[in-house]
Amino acid sequence: MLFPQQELIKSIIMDKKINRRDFLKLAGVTAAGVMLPGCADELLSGSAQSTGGPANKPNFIIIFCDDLGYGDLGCFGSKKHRTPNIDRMAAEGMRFTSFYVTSGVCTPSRSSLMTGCYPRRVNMHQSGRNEWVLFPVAQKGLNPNEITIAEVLKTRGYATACVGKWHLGDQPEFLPTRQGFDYYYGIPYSNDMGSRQRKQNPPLPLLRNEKVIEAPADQNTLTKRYTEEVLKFITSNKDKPFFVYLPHTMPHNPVHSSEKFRGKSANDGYGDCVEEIDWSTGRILETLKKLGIDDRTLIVFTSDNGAAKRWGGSNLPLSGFKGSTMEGGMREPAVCRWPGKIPAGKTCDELASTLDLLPTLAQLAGTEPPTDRIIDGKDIWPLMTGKRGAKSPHEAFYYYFRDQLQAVRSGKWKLHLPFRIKRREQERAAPNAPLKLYDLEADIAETNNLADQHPDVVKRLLALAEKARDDLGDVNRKGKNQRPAGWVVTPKPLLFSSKPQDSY
Ligand SMILES: [Ca+2]
Repeated sequence: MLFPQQELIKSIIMDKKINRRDFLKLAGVTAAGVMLPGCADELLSGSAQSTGGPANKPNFIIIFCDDLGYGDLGCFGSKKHRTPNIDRMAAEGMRFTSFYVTSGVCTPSRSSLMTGCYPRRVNMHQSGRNEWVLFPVAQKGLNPNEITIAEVLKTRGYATACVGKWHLGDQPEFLPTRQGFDYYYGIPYSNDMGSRQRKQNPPLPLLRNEKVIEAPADQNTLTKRYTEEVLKFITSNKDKPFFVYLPHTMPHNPVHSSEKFRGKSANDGYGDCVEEIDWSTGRILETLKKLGIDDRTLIVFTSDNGAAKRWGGSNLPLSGFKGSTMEGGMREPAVCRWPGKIPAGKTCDELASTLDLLPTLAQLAGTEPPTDRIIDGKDIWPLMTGKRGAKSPHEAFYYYFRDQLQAVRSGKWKLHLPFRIKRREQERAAPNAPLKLYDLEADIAETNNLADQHPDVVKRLLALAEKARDDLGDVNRKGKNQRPAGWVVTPKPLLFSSKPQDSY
């Protein structure tokens, strides 16, 4: 139990502007006579109720695919892709079958994973030019004042690495190295945003920390190189608690894989990518075992949004694709594994989300999510451990596309809101989209509209939607509790250069 003053200091330290030295200074001045000796260190290293000393802090690995569909893994029903490593991970852990991202596209979805907040909360629901994601040389980025999972874990002494596609801002002030990651290796935005696809863009940059080390990035070897980077980081940090965030560039179009996998799957280049990601996951699992840290490492495997319409992925048995608020756009295959803690071979169908990873990991690391701001995610550890009778902590889940609230789920019910014009990206805007109510337990593919039979449910879900509009906003209506994104006035391209990184 912390005193109010201690709570205050604890929330201050969550602000990245305060480093340890500053904090100790602040703690000494502000809390003189309030804190007991040693309290400052206790606050830095976690509360007395935490799971123990540094040796007991678990490691965390989040593997986050790009555009991998609900039906693309063997353990989620794929007959086309061979994914024995991820399937084994599921057999040794838990599958989540109602696991959501907060957007059908990259940038907003990633902002939620990093902050535990809906995209509109942190103003990352669309680009500064109202596009569905950020494009190169963007003025906008995730606000450096937001507190990421990496920053929460840094307060508990974690070594942190981001290896892969970031997509939360390509200006130096928005890169992973400024958002709590000790190390970054990867591409700053999507692999179809280089000069090969769009002439006005810089060649697709590959970064180490804040420096472009290759452009255009050789995409064939990206998955392999990401894997090597992760294995190196895990091995050199095996004695510390670590957090690895591995947002793969694949199987986002254009699909690439290394020679060993190219042309080997039954589903063209897309399948090759998925099978290489499976290999990568297997290498990580094998390394954890070899290092003897398998039983103190939580791994979460999921995707940033559903498979796109024409690129070879599958969202079956769900309807809809990437960029939509149908289940296929936002419900993801998810597997969690931690031997000895998460029961083997179980499935959880309770509603959970990438929003929940920040609070869950914070709690497991012996701390808590930021208390000075609204965080939408909840601790889902009771679901992960299969606690008897554990229920989703969410009364409602909101499906936004860009700035528009399009659907709400509560329990088994999902309501698609009515629209005069419904925003859609991959297809033309839908005129006169009617209100529809689906029972997702009986009708996972959203085919049987039950709105007329359940007016009471419709009324309850409409009221929940109104709550979200008030809180987070909807189209041009501002929400009461939105926070600003980061912004730079004159963004510059990330270019390959032999000059030191501060030269641009
Ligand atoms: Ca994506």
